[in-house]
Amino acid sequence: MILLMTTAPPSNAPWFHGKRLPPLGLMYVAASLEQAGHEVQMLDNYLLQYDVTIVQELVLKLQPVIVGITCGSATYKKCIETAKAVKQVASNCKVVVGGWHASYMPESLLETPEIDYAIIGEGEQAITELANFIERGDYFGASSVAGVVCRGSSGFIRNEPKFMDMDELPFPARHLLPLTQYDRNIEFLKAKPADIMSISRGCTFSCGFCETTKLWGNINRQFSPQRVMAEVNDLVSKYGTKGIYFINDNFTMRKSQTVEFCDLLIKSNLDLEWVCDTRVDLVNLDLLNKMASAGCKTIWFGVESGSQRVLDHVNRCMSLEQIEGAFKLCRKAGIDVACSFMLGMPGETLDDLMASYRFADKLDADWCQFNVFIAYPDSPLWREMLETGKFTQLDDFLYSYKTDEFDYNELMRIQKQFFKNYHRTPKRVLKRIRREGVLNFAKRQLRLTSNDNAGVA
Ligand code: B12
Repeated sequence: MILLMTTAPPSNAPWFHGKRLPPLGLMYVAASLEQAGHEVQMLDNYLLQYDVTIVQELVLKLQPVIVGITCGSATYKKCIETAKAVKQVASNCKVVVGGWHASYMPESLLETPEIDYAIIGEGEQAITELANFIERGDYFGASSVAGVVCRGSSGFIRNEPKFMDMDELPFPARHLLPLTQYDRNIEFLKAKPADIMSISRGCTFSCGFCETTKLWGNINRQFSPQRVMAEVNDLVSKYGTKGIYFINDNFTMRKSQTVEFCDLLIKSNLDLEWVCDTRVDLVNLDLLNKMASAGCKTIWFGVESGSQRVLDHVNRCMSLEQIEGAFKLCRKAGIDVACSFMLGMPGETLDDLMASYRFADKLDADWCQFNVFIAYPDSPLWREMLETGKFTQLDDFLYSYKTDEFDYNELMRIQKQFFKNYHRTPKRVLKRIRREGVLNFAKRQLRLTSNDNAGVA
């Protein structure tokens, strides 16, 4: 039996629980293990926030052969704490850690003796092969699986990851988690219940703040439009889904596939509403019109900065004019626009931050989020911060930018101010009340004032 889990959320500031979305990556891992014949159970402890003693009781009850844990850089401490707790009550059980931090800094996890294996990159095939070896007691075989990093007789053994043909992946094992416990609503969609889906992996761009190439490589792979449609049908028929948020960074990376998927959606008559994220240079009016007729209601663009100098510095490869152009095209196509800015990227000045606010105001998106930039390992901006020494260390591996003009606390203050100034103008308040209804609007305001630095989702 294999137990897969997320850890409880980090307790230290600036982290908070955030939006309740199911752990899609872990559900993919679970589905592949099930397909290979393993019995799997899941615990989303990021959601449930159980104390480690309850995790220990569960481990004692289930007696898993393997415990698999998702680890992000912000949940590193919790991951170590969980691994230790598991081994304390089940010393023979193998602890396998995967996810973002395991992909970027696997060795930092293996310094903890209670963690047996770290998995870099795509988890499905790696953990399935690893589990097959572990269940046969073949630890030599286990230490040579692609994507696995472990301790060897003379240091760490690191096997580079392999990538799968995406269409071979089974649908995420949504049946292993009670979807009713999650927020099945998305800010920019009226349709409820709404769920998340992922259709692609990897990015060909090299933005300075992003670290995903370490996870997925520099290539972009996608499910075929038919595979995406099959999962949409599965969601609708099994879970009554009416809205979908495609969480990938560049939904329209391959325009012809996006068009093909839209045609399939239109033909299906499912009448679904959906939201996606993409880059401003990956849309045109024909594509947007097609997406709108297939039910796309909102597109989220990462604008990041209103200063061209900063955009260039972080290798964004886009211009302010392109951004304005894409917003106009969305409006023409009848699609709402959401966007986000990052405050405090290396090289930014107070003037740049003000330029970002002015640009946000000019773009006048339907929803706009300002996030304080936190550098994640092992992104180019993370390395730049460490090299220049201009940082505040927030946690073991997380840093924010510091200059003579601002530090992390000042950035947090500016962020709250920007957020308030942007969203509380009478015109924008009225617009959102009209769209969301008074009750939803009031509820969201309450949540946002306590959770302003949403960061994701
Ligand atoms: C949806 C989402 C969420 C959801 C669901 C989180 C979850 N557990 O899946 C919610 C809102 C809850 C969330 C919360 C947080 N998130 Co989030 N989130 C995302 C988002 C948008 C998509 C993730 C996703 O589903 N990807 C698709 C799936 C298929 O990929 P995957 O999750 O990476 O999983 C694959 C591998 O990582 C690996 N894998 C993952 N887990 C495991 C476990 C084992 C045992 C194995 C073997 C393999 C394995 O195999 C999977 C399949 O191939 C990404 C950004 C992005 N566009 O990717 C950010 C992102 C992952 N989140 C991030 C952050 C920072 C957070 C929070 C810390 C935010 C906060 N302030 O609290 C928390 C931490 C959550 C946690 N449990 O650790 C960062 C992580 C960066 C880092 N270096 O750690 C990202 C990359 C965004 C960013 N750059 O800021 N998040």
